Amino acid sequence: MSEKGKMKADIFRDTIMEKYPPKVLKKRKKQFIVREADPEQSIQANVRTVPGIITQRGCCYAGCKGVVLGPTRDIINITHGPIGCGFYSWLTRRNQTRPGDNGENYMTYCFSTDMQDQNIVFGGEKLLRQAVQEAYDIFHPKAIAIFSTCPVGLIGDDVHVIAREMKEQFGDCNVFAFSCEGYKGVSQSAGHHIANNQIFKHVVGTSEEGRTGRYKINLLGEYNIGGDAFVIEELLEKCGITLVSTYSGNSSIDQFASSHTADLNCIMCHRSINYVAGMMETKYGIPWIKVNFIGAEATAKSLRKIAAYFEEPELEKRVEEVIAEEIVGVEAVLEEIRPRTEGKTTMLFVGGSRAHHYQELFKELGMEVLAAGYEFGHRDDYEGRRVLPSIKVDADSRNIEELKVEQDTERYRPRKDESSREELEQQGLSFSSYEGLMPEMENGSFVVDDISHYEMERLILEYRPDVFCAGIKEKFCVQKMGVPMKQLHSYDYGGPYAGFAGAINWYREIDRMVGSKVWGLIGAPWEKNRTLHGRFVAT
Ligand code: CFM
Ligand code: HCA
Repeated sequence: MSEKGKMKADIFRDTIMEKYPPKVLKKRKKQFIVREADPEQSIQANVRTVPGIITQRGCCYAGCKGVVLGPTRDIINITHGPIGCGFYSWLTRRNQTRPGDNGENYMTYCFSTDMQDQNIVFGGEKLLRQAVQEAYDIFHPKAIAIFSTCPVGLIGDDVHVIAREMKEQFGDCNVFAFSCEGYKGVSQSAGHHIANNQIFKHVVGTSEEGRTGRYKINLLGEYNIGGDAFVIEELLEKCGITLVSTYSGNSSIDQFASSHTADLNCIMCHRSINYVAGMMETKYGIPWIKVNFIGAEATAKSLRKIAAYFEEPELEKRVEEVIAEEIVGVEAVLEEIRPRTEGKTTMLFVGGSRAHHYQELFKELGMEVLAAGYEFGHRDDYEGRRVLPSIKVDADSRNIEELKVEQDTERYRPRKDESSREELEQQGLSFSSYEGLMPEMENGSFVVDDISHYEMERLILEYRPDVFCAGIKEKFCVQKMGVPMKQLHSYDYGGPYAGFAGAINWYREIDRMVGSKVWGLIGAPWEKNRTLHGRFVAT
C-alpha cells in the first residue's frame, strides 16, 4: 500500500476509535492497529471482550465440545446441562466424517442430560449417571465424553468422579469428562485447551495399534469442514505418507489412542491444537511443524516441508511428481479466472487460524487483503512468535500439571532471547513455528482482534471490499450492505477448499461472487427517496 494509503488508514482508524469512551478506547486501540513495516509490531489479543460490544466470539464449551471433540465419530458426547446448550451446538459446524467398517457414527445425534430447575437446586449428578448408563446400554460405544455447561460449574457437580466411576463399572468403555463451562476464559480458546489436555490424559498412548508405514504423520488442527480432510488424506496417500490420525476431522478414538506412534506432527490450526503437539513432543519426543493446506502454493510448500523432514530422496521425488501433476489443473483454472479477480479486495475476520490461511488463496487470485483479524487468536497467532507452552507433562507418568487456562498473552512481551524470524532464517533454521497473520499482511492494512460489529460496519462502509469473509453472525448484515459475503467457518454449503482440488473450488467460488451483479441492486427504496431516508448505520 502507498504511503498515502497508510496515512488514510491511520486517520480512519482514529475516527472509528474516537467514538469510544476513554476506557474502551484505551483497550480497543491496542487491538485495532494499522500494519507497519516494523517486524516487532505487536497487538493485544486473547483478552476479555468489552461488555456491550457485539463480539463474534463463542464460549469455552463451544471450543471444547463443538470444535475439538465434535468431529470424532465414535465418541458419544453428552452435554451435561440445559437442553439449549446441546441443541444449539448440534452439528452446526459442517464437520464431515466417513464411518469406519462398523458404521459407528454418533455425530448426527444430540445427547444431553436436559437439566431442569430441580437439578440446579438439588444437584445434577444422579441425572448424569443415568444419562451415561443409558447411552452405554443403548449404544455400547468405545467411549463416552461428558461436557460441562455453565450451571454445572456453578452448582459443583463432580463430572470427573462420575466419569471415573462409570468407566470402572463398565470396564470396556472409556469415560472421561471436560470442565469446559461456557464462562471459562475469554472465548472458545479456553475450551480448546481443556479439550487438548483431557484427550492427552485419557486417550493418547492407550493403544499401540496404529497404521504402519515408512513416513507416519498426524495432522493436527484439521476438522474436515466441507470435506477438507478428505482431500488432504487423498493427497498424502498419493505421496506415500501414512496418516496415523487427524485431530479431529474424520477421526475415531482409536486413531487418537495410537497417535503417539507417528513420526511427526503436522499442525494446520495451531490455535486449537498446539497443546497436544507440545505435550506429545515432551512425552514422546515427536517433533511438530506448521503446515497449511489452504492454497495451492501453500499445499505444495507443506508437502515439501513434510518430505524435507524425512530426508528421503524417494519421498521428495514422489512429492515433486504429485505437485507437478496437480499444479497443471490449478494453473489452467487460474489463467482463466485471475484476469477477473486481479486487483479486487477482501477482508477476513474469523476464528483463530483461517484469517491467516485464507490469505494465501486470495493472493493466488491477485486480490488484496485490506483488513484481517481473529476472533480469539493469541499473540503468537498474529505475530508469528513462539510462546512457550504453559503446560508441563510429567514424562514418566500420564499426569499433566493441572491446567491453567491461558490468559497470559496480555502480559506476554517478546523475550530478549527470542530470535526473530529473520535471525532464524539467516542461521538457516526453520521458522515454521514463527508463522503468523501479521508478517503476511501489507503495510497499511488493518489488523483487528475480536472485531466489534460497529467496527466491521465502519470498515465496510469506508472501503467496500469486493468480498467479505466471516461467519453466520455477520453474514446477513454484510449482505444487506450490498457486499458479497463468504462464510469461512461453514463454507456456505461449499468446499472442500483444501489442497489443489480445493483451491480450484475456491477460485471458481470467489470468481462467481465478485462478478455477480446482484449486489448492486440491494439499495432499499428509502435510499432513493430522500423523504424516507434513514441513517444506515450509527456513526
Ligand atoms: Fe482452528 Fe477451526 Fe479456526 Fe478454530 Fe472455530 Fe472452525 Fe474457525 Mo469456526 S479450530 S481456530 S474454533 S481452524 S470452528 S474449524 S471455522 S472459528 S478459524
Ligand atoms: C463456534 C463454531 C463456529 C461458528 C461459526 C459461525 C463454526 O465458534 O462455536 O459463527 O459462523 O465454525 O461452526 O466457529
